[in-house]
Amino acid sequence: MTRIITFGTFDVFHVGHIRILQRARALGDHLIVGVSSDNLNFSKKSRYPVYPESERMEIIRSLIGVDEVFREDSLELKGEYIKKYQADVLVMGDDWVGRFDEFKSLCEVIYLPRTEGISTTKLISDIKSYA
Ligand code: C2G
Repeated sequence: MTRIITFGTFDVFHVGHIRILQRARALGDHLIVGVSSDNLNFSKKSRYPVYPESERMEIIRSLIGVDEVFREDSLELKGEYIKKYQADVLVMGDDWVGRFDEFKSLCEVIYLPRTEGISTTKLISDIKSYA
């Protein structure tokens, strides 16, 4: 049994999100997803997500291949989450490459390529341009 953990905001859910979750799940048998809280997102990006954390977690929880979902309250707690959920592998998109190497003492750390050409920021900007 290989337990995979990954993290993200997953705001305005799109195909880049589903692809990384599917590829993460394919690396093991059990996928645990930490969904960044609204406050954590504000501290990272100086804006609140479009979808509140309860809805973002509901969407992620409904996906085939996602086995467990929890709220990620702080970037500093990543090591604690890895231990708590007994993760064997941490998967992140390659926009984070190198950033989580410190956790290699706790589990394997794998960065997967992002899906090109789509992002929540671009979607928000596109939607604004239609308004
Ligand atoms: N992603 C992707 N392709 C895209 C957009 C996103 O593969 N076109 C991946 C990101 O690399 C990340 C995951 O989808 O692994 C979630 O992306 P975000 O919601 O943007 O989350 P992020 O802000 O990277 O939060 O603790 C770490 C953070 O909470 C990660």
